[in-house]
Amino acid sequence: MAETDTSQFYITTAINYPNGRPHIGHAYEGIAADVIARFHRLRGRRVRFQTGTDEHGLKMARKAEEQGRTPRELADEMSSYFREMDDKLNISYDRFIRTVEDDHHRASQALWRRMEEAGDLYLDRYEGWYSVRDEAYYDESELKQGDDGQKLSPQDTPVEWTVEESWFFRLSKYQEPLLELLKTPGFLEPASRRNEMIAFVEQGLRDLSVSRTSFDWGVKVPGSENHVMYVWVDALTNYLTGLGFPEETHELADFWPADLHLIGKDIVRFHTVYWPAFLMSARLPVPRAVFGHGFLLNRGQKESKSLGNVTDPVALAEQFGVDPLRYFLMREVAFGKDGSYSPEAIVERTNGELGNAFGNLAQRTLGFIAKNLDGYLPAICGHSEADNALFMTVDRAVAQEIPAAFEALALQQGIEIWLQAVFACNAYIDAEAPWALRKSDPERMETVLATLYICIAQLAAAIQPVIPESAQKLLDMMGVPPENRTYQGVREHWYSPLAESDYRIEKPMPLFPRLELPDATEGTD
Ligand code: ME8
Repeated sequence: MAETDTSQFYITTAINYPNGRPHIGHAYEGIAADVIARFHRLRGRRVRFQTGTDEHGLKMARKAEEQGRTPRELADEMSSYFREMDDKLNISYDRFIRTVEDDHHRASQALWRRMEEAGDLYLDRYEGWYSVRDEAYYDESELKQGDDGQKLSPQDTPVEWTVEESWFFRLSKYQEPLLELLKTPGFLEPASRRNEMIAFVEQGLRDLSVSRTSFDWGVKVPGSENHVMYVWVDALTNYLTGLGFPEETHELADFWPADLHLIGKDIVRFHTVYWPAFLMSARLPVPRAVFGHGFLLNRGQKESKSLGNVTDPVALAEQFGVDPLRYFLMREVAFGKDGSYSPEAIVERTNGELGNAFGNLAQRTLGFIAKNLDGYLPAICGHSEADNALFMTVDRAVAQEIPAAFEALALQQGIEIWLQAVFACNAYIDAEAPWALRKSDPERMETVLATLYICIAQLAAAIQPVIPESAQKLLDMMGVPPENRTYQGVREHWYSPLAESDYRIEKPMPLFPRLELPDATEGTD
């Protein structure tokens, strides 16, 4: 785990429907992808990270019509909120793609032609159920009956009967290779989603309707100008567009196939059945891995306009801070499972773990050095068993356990290991009580402070993917050289040269100001 990995890593999020403003689920996915992207950069990998908005389709067209404006006007406005959210949340994307962009239309048409050349597209008539909310076709056998007798999709969205001329993709032809792919270890995680998809493919695949003629808000089908592509065909192609496809660019050669498509559990079918089938047809490699994360619920409930519990993630970040929100979302929920959030829980985690455990540790140590050593870094004079034990605990966490957990996408577990190492530092500072050594044994006091200083820097470096701004602020305050701020670099001998230089730390600023709920009664209703 410790060695530096210099290979490429291409990670994508789903592209979001901008038919409304972003919600907490969008923020959750963007943050998780960002943590993973930052982690791989810290490991030394060349990372490419793409996110964006999915702007075509009937859902967008209808929403715009409801509002009496064009789909493009709606898309322009709403897409900008998604981008603002990403920027606010410190999401370090390399490209924010919009599917209305010209290069994306070109890429989608090129992919279409390749599927056509493979003999996998034919014209027929579609007659069946469609859910506009999911932008998905469903088989009669998949539908459920709603309370009022209305037919509902497996995601509980209304379906409508659709009859129109349509291009079809020969999905059935790919049943066997898809089964083989789904059974490939590591392709689809978590395992529960894999079993669900295998069952879906095993029950037999029907050819997929891939164009629409009843509206024109989409990418035109080459040679069939009265058809627009089914929105998922163009949406999925975004992952190639961003690398310059169909041009044979360096990016395409270096970054395709994608290392990880990070998506929510509701769209696993599109990414692990339809998308690989399109790619196989176009004779392109399939993605290496797809991870279907869980859903985030507001106090255990799905957010919806009718319940009046829709939360604006940007407002949450403004209220509690970007890093506390990022930390909370990654810390609270086992990645892959559904989870719940509430303002109380954000406040409790932030105050308890970031504030009291980590922030105070840094504050006490740096504050003590600033005050009692005039800001000059303490010298190390031999090590006690307790010092060595702490070094080992922190080093094991930073060099091995945290990277191993993040690599495996066990993000919550990685943070938990980090927190345990923070607790170990707190136990050490209490046991060694440097303030009591000031008069009795100043040399030992310096060694204790230096031990803490090194451990805190290691822990700050290790948690950068999750709380980038605060971690960097702390590393800045501590004077850790930029080249030493990686999992590997922070273990190198940067401390002694810094302590021997004229470097002085200033009185530290609090990293995580204590949060209060704005109103004690808020949220209890
Ligand atoms: O599905 N918690 O877009 P979208 C966590 N445009 N994640 C959630 C969530 C929640 N409550 N609600 C949604 C689309 N998501 C398509 C994707 S990709 C080629 C096209 C996740 O705006 C959802 O699972 O409905 C998806 O991964 C992402 O947010 C965008 O959802």
